[in-house]
Amino acid sequence: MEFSLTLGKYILKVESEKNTPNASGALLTGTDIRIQLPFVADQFYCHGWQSWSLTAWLDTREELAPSFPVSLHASHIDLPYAFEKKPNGSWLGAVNTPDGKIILLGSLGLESHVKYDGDSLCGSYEHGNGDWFLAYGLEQDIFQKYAFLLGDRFGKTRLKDSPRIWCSWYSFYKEIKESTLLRIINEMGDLAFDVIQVDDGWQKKVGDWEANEKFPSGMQALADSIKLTGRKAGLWLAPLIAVQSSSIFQNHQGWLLHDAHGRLVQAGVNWHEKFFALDTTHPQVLEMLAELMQKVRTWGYDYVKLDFLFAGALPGQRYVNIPRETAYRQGLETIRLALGDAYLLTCGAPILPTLGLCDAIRVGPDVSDVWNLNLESRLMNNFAVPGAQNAIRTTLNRLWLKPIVHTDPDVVYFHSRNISLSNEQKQLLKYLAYISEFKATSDLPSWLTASERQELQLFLTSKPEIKYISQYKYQINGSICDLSESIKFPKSLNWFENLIRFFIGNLANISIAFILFDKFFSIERRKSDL
Ligand code: 9PG
Repeated sequence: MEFSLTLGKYILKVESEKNTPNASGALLTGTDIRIQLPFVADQFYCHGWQSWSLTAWLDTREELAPSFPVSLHASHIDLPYAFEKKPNGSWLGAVNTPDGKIILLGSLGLESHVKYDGDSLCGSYEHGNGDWFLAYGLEQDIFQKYAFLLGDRFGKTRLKDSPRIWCSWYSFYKEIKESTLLRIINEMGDLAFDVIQVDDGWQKKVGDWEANEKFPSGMQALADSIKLTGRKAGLWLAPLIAVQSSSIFQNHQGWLLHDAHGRLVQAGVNWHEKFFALDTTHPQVLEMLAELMQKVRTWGYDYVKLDFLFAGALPGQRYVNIPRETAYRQGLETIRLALGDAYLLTCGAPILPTLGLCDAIRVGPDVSDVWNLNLESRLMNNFAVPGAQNAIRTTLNRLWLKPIVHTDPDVVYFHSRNISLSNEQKQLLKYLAYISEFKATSDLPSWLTASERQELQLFLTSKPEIKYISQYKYQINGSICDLSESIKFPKSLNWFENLIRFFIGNLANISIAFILFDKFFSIERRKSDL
């Protein structure tokens, strides 16, 4: 049915199945709904599907170009919309209005998408119908209202404060080993970390969650050593994927997600091989997940970072035929239950289906000690790849989630050893952590000068007063912090660079070429001399 809705001075033509107007807009129901606007908007808020996916206000006059390489699409964006040319986003979308406000259309259910087609906001559910929140007002107010509605539907985080974390990833990458970690634990002294979190590199294989030969005393002994310092032990796992050489892949292909032709659904390329998605509707997968989480708790880990979770929500044929994000959410429910009261940080996670089942969500791509990796990001039109600027951009645009979940912006750097970030850029990451109210670093205490160590301790112990001023502008303890410059996009490519994009992008689609590139040029590789 069609009706007219007056929002401020704008009269909108709304097509939906049901509608209930309210003070700021309306609650709507429908599978495909359309909101015709009386003006042409020049900006669209594009919300990325999972933690790493680009989230930003984009110029509506420019057609969207696909990101490269296509072989990373499954790991970075929502596959069904990878080649969409019109501005669009997962679950929600917004446009700016000529009077400096916004109109937001946000779904209150899963498997939904919003597109701007030039004169209308179009919302669609992949299956059945569902509810929508339509509202007009100041960006900050409207997103807060939407966040509260999502909190009511999906649940909110149980804890007020987030823990302060030392995480092994951004110093050692996969090169961690027991002896080095034990040394670092000893060097921590009085640094005010609540958690020491062991990241990727401890496991036999992604999919085989046992300690590898670099951890000869086992994971329980390591947790014990961490806990002796009065801190919580944290562990990284990617429980919804398995690499080709893992025993899950070798022995339990029935646990993996297949497509309509019975072929395995590839979730990405990493760890120098292809990796695949687990089917979270398979009863044996659910059993395995619960046992795995209980094992990690028994080892003594009370903080868990679960990564690459998007794989559970990829399109495919499942053991039980239910919609993909619903299937993922059910798997996450099993995980949450088995984890008991452990702190759960989710990463690479589809945002809406994860709400209410975790304590924190990573809300941007990985930072790195490089501001912008030109080859991977600008040339490939890929803003989900690691880089401080990419992380700042997407995180800032997701901070409206803060009232309902801890928002993890990734780590801050304090050291000045072998790092290409300027002091100003490091400062921006620090501001981002303050604003996000989530603090983490991977710096080794031994890398820090006395004053850097002091700066880190001050960062960990201080609770500055944060005030939102305007879009990307905050007041931190009285001083103005303007992040608007840092979220800008790099300039577009010239014809020659476009040619290189085409050539490298297509080459990287060939898995073996990508694996070789990753092996020799990835940031991890560049940093493995640490
Ligand atoms: C461990 C890391 C760290 C990091 C996570 C995640 O292939 N990819 O697209 C890709 C994206 C992100 C990524 C790794 C690979 O990083 O965000 O903090 O835990 O995994 O492997």
